[in-house]
Amino acid sequence: MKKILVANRGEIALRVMKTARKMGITTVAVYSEADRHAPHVLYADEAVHLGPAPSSESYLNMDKIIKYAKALHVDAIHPGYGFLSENSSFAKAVNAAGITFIGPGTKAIEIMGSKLAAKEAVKKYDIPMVPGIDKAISDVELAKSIADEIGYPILIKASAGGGGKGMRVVEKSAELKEQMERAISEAESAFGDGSVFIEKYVGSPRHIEIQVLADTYGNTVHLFERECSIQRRHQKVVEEAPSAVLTPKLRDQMGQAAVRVAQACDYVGAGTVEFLLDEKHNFYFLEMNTRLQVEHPVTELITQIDLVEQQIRVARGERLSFSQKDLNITGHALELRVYAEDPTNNFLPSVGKLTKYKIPSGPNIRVDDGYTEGMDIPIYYDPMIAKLITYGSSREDAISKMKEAILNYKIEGIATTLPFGSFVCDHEAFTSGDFDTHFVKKYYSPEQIEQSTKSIANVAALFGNFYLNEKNKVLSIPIKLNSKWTER
Ligand code: MV4
Repeated sequence: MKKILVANRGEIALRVMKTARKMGITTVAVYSEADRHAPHVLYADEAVHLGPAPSSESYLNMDKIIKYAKALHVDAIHPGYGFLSENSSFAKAVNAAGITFIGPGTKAIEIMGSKLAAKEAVKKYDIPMVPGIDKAISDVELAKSIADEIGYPILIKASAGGGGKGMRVVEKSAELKEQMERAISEAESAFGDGSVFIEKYVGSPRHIEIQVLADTYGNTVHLFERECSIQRRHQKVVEEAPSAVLTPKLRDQMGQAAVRVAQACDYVGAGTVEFLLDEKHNFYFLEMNTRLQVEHPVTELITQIDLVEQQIRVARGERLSFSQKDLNITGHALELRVYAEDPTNNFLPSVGKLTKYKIPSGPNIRVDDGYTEGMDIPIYYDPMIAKLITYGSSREDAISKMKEAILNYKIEGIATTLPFGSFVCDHEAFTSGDFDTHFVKKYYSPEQIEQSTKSIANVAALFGNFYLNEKNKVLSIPIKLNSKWTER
C-alpha cells in the first residue's frame, strides 16, 4: 500500500494523513470549492478538486472520488467518519474498482446500518439487550400487548434511525397509538423505511462504547471503553477513557460482549460497539458503528495504540501484532469537542472568520484540528472545528489539564463550545463521576457560562487596572527625574 486517498475533510482528513505519512505512505486529498486552501489540502502530497461546496456535490460524490482514485493510481481509500464512511454502496464501488476500502466488509456495514438486522445478527452470541422486540411492528394492538408485557415507559425506535432520530418515549398505553403512527410516518419520510420497534425505556443511562479491532485472520480484541454520556441532542461534547464507573470485572464483561458483536458480523478493522449502562450497572447492546469515531484519540492515549495505523495494517492484510492480554489502560484521557457554536445562544452555529486562532500546547495536550488563523468556517459542513484532548495519570489530572488547556486556547471571531467545556470540568456531577446522558439538560443553562465569562472579565479588568497603576508608578520615576518631560 503506497498511496492512500482520504475521502474526507477537516481534522479527520489531516489526522489520517499524518499516520499515513508516518508509515511512508503517500497521501491524496480531495476538496470542495470551500476547502481549496484548507490544511488537509496543503498537507497532502497530491490533491484533487471535487466540486462546489455542498457535500452532495463534493465529499459525497462517490463516482468522482473513485474516478480520481483510479486516475491517480491510489491503492486504498480511507473514508474518515461521516460522509461516505458507513455507506456500503461506496465500499462496494471502491472494492469493485480494485481499490482497498480501509474499513470493514460491506456485509458488516449493511447489518449494522439496520438496528433490527443488528439485533438479529447478534442474537446467538449471548449479548445483553434491552427488553423489547426484534421485529418491525405496525399493528397498534399487538404493540400495546407487548408494551404491557415490557412495562411502561417504552421507547419506539426506527430501525434505520441513527443518533436518536425517530425515537419516541411512550409513558402510558393511551399514548401508544398516536406516538406509533407518528414514529412510523417520521421514519418513512426521514429514512424511506417505516420499520419501528419497541424497547423498554432506560431512564437514566450512561452511554458507554467499546473500541474493537479485528484482523482478517479472525483475531478480534477490544481496546476498552469510552464514556460518552456528556452530550446534547445526541451530539457528544465531552468524552473520556476510561469511564469513572466501570469496575475491572464489568469492563471485561462489556469488552467480551463487544468482541462477540464484532464476531457476529465478521467485523474487520476498527469499530465501536455502543452500550447503555443503567443505574444498576446492567449493560445493553445498542448498535455498532462501523467506522473510526470522532472520539478515538482518548482510546489512543490510554492504550498507546495508533488506531489509524492499525486500520491501515489490517487493510493491507497484516495480523494484529498484539492479543487481548497485551492490552492495558495507562492513565486517563479527556476530549472536548470544539464546535463553532454559541453555548450562550442555544448552541446556534457561529459562522465567520477565525480572526485569532492559537492552540494550547505542552505535554499531555493534543489538539486535532483542521483550521488555521484567518480561515472562514464554512456553513456547509459539521460545525466541529477541533478536538482538544488531554491526558493525565489520573482522572483529576486529565481534568485539571483540560481546564488549563481551555484557558490557553485562544479563539476569536466566532463563538465556540470552549466555555462550555470549562463548565463541564468545574461541575461537581462531572468531577465526582456521578452523571448520565441527561447531564446537559439537567445542569446546564447559558447563565452558567455567561456568569463565569463575566467574572473572568471582571477579574481581568481588575488586573488590568492594577497593572496600569503599577506601570504608571514605575514610569513616573524617570519622568520626574528627567526635566525634559513634564507630567500631564
Ligand atoms: C435508548 C435510551 C433509553 N432506552 N434505548 C439514543 C441514540 C441511539 N443510539 C440510542 N439512544 C438511546 N436509546 C432505550 N431502550 C436512551 C437513548 C439515549 C441516548 C443514548 C446514548 C447517548 C445519549 C442518549 C441521549 C438520549 C437518549
